[in-house]
Amino acid sequence: MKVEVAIVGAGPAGLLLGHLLRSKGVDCIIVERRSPDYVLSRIRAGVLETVTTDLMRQLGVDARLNADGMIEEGFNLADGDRVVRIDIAALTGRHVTVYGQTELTRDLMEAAPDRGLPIVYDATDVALHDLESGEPAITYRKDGETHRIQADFIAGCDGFHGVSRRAIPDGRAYEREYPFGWLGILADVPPCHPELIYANGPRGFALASMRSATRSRYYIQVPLTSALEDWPEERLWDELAARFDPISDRGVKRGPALEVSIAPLRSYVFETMRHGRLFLAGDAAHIVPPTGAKGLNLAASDVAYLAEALIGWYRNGDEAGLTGYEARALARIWKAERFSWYLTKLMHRFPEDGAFEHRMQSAELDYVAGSRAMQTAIAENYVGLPL
Ligand code: RFL
Ligand code: PHB
Repeated sequence: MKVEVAIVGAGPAGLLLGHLLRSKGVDCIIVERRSPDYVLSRIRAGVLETVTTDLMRQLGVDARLNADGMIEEGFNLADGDRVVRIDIAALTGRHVTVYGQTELTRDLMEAAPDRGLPIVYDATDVALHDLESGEPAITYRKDGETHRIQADFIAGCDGFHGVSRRAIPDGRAYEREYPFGWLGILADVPPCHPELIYANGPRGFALASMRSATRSRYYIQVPLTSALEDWPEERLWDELAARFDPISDRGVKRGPALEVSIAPLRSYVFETMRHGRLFLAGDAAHIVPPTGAKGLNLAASDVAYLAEALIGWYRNGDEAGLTGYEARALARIWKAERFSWYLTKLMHRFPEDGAFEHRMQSAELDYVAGSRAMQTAIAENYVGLPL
């Protein structure tokens, strides 16, 4: 089989890239290791920047996003009983949209057949070949047979644990691991507050988020040694009530969990994002801690740049976009890394921190509370830097 662009991974990065390329007539295929159900069972991001919602609109896959997406004009940073509201609409004239990654993924998956975007699910032993030649290829196994796809270019959109980054022999990783993870719970109960609240306090960090007016998403900071068995649902709800009852509008409502999971926190950037005819995009190349809600949005901006570069190459043989892709993407990635790291440091309890560091966090939030300039800096990063 021969295509113009072979994409590894059908997460948000791979799906968005596939649709962007197909919308301009570029012939491509996506090869995904997991099943469609498995891909949709991963509960992850919830907050979309306009960069991401604009791409969905440009692709015409925005019907459910327009109907169900919740426009958020502000969010809150809390510290003990104090709640500092960041009025993103007043400070930036823009907003973010609460719409689950699962829903965005579903919209892109369901639109794929009509747009002529083939997706091969359940592909095992995916391997990349001849990346430095003009005819790179992907092989994979499915239903007991080995398949080979030859392409002009390969897009590595296979996430942090994929094969693409590992196929680059001479990259450098810049990395910071955090000494805690986030324990998340999704439940069909009304959110405790109309807007997101990121809360820091003596018991650690907690986040109140949502998916709709009737579905809540909460997270708490847990030690890396914590296991799901340590957190029976009642204990988790007690903890959330202790954190959010004093500062939220309605208090925490309890209900059976639809999903509970623990994710470690990490900052990670891999340079280089290109090797011969292979280009990395999304979590394959970088990870941010979820505190800034940037991971999915960065995947979207990477593929917006990459699609533009590939389309330029196919339209008029212009290599400049491909040559410049990495520098353009990294400029935005490092700024999102900085913001996610900054909010993570401001809002979490680090085991190595003492009374001095807690006073520093408190002084920083004091300064934010009293300074429109600081609030603007936070708001413009949260809402997303321009492409
Ligand atoms: P994904 O979503 O990991 O998709 C990669 C796909 O590649 C497949 N794959 C392979 N396919 C073929 N061959 C192989 N060898 C393969 N290896 C892997 C995988 O099965 C998968 O389908 O990466 P992508 O597309 O780059 O998208 C990135 C986002 O998923 C990620 O950045 C966000 O979810 C991060 N994130 C958040 N981002 C936000 O923008 N806002 C948020 O509010 C937010 N909250 C979160 C998050 C991530 C979380 N976790 C669990 C990591 C909250 C959490 C808890
Ligand atoms: C979520 O709703 O899952 C969510 C929201 C904001 C974040 C991270 C996750 O920063």
